[in-house]
Parts: sequence; structure tokens; C-alpha cells
Amino acid sequence: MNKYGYRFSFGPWNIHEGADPFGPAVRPALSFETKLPIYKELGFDAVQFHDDDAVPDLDGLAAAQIAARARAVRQMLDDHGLIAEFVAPRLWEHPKTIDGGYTSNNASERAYAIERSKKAADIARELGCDLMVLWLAREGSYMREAKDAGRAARQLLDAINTLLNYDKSIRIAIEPKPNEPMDLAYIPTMGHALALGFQAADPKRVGVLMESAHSILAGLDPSDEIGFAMAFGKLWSVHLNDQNGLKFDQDRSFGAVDLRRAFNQVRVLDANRFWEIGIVGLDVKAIRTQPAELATKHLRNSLQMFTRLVELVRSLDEGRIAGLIATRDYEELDWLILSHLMGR
Ligand code: XUL
Ligand code: MN
Repeated sequence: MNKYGYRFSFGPWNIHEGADPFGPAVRPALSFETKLPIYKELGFDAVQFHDDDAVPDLDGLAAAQIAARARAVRQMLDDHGLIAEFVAPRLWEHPKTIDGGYTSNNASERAYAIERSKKAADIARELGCDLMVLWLAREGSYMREAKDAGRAARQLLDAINTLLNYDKSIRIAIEPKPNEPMDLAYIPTMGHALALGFQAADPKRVGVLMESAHSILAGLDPSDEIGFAMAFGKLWSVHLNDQNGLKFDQDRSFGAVDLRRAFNQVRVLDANRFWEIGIVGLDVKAIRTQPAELATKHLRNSLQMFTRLVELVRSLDEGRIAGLIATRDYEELDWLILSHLMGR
């Protein structure tokens, strides 16, 4: 926890080997056990999990084996003074998810996606957390004519309802993303995710996770996406990071590309007392050129950036801002913010 009461998390995938679609890994893979001590060293409080980050090869395991392994992971977290923030079913690597999970055109593949998600809920319960994140990676299309957006929306709603019914204490946070790996995803923005959640059988157990890069890829402003979700009490987690324009999902360090955009995300989170609601997740990746022994600085930088931006947010002259708004002197407001970000 930082001095302002914010807690921080990242996933094991945020310390990674640097492979990209055009080149292999450039850093050695670290085991989960090796990554765990790094959390506290860098000032983090919580771990985000894909189901198989906690229980590798879970597809081949019986329920009792999955529970036993998850309990062992819980013990490891306890030993390091960490908690689990959420578990996300990984519905994008198995051969049965090639054409999507819940929205696959194949009934047995849709059934696999549901069963896999139930296992993720079981793992969350064993890890002591009640939050499941749904990043709907392959719920979209490459080919308009191959699928039907309306049918997909109903299939997604059915999947969410099935999970809410399967585990009566689980909360689901949908993480929208407009593209990658699909050409067009069915839940691209906060508005789509919230609309789906409000239709669910138990709407108060469905919320959202806002990732900065995903909002930017959708052509939207992350701070407005945050504000929109928080207006309805629906923002339960964030993946703060940064993104340089409309290209591949970069997961750059928070604030590395656009400081003012990062400042505004922190400002809206702080104005809505996010530290009382959720954990600040940093879904950032070290760039491929970073040497292995120096490949956690993106996490340090992002956490420090958040804390320093909280300080800048809280030291703003809000009275002066109100006056400039009243006189509609938005150019002076522009200068006030820029000067504040530059330190004078
Ligand atoms: C993908 C992404 C994932 C999810 C977790 O772009 O952001 O890391 O956050 O499955
Ligand atoms: Mn993410």
C-alpha cells in the first residue's frame, strides 16, 4: 500500500520473455515462485492470475487436483504477504478456442469455454478472491459473415449468467478491448461491457475493468471511460498502462507516452476514491530491448508514476480551476495544467 492508501497489483505475465510475432524470447522465463518475492520488493500488494498461472495444465486435471494446487498457491501468497486480486479464464490458447470461446460457432467448443470458466471460478474461491476478470480475447470476428453480432451478445450474456449461477459469490469484471487478437471484438468499449452487465441475471455482480491501452485503441480517452464506469459504481479494477497511437497493443509503462492522459486517469480515480474500491493493476510489459536483469523497471516506473501523479492531482489549485471554468478561460486552464505537470 502506498502512503495514499492505494494498493497495487500485476500479473505474472507482466514479467515476461519479450517474444513478439516476429522474434523469439530474448529473456529467460522465470518461474512463478521466482517472481513472487519481486512483488513486495517493488511495493506491490496483490497478484492477478489467469487460471493457468495459478494451476498450470488445468485442462488435464480433476477438480480435486485443481483445488489442491490452488490451495498451495494461496499458501505461497500468504508466505509473501500477498493476496490474489482476480482470476481470469484463459480462453484464447487452447485449440478449442480458435473460433472463439462463448461465441464459437461450434457447440462443443462453447461448452469447453464454460467448463474452463467454472474451473477459473473454483480457483478464485481457493485463492480467497471473489473477482473474475473476463477479457473476451477471441469473442469477435475476422470475417463479418462468419458470425452474428446479435447472437454473440446473447451467447455472452448466457455465459455470464451461467457463471453467476454456478458461483453465487463471484463478481465478474469485463475487460473490453476493441481488437487484437481479433479484427473486431464484440465487447470493444466500457459502454458495451456495462450494457451487457446491466442485462445480466444479477447485475450488481457484474462490473468492468478499464485498461488504458484498450481504450486508446478504441479511439477513446481512458479517463472518460473510467469516469463513465465509476458514475454507476461499476469500475472494480483497472489495467493502467500506455499506448503510442493506433497500432499493436503495447502495454507501455503508465504515463510513458502521454503524461497528461495519465494524470487525468489518476485524477478521476482519486476524485472517486478508487483506493476504497479496488486495486490499481498495472498491465505493463518491458520493451523487448530490456536486458533480463533489468526487466522489472517498467513495474517500478508505473507504480512510482501513479504515486507521483496522485501528488500532482492533490496539489492542484482547485479553486483557481473553478474560477477559470466560471469565466470559460479554458486556454488559461490548459496552461495551468501544463505548468503543473512541468513543475512550475
Ligand atoms: C490483453 C490483456 C490481458 C488481460 C488479462 O490485452 O490486457 O492481459 O488483461 O487476461
Ligand atoms: Mn489487461
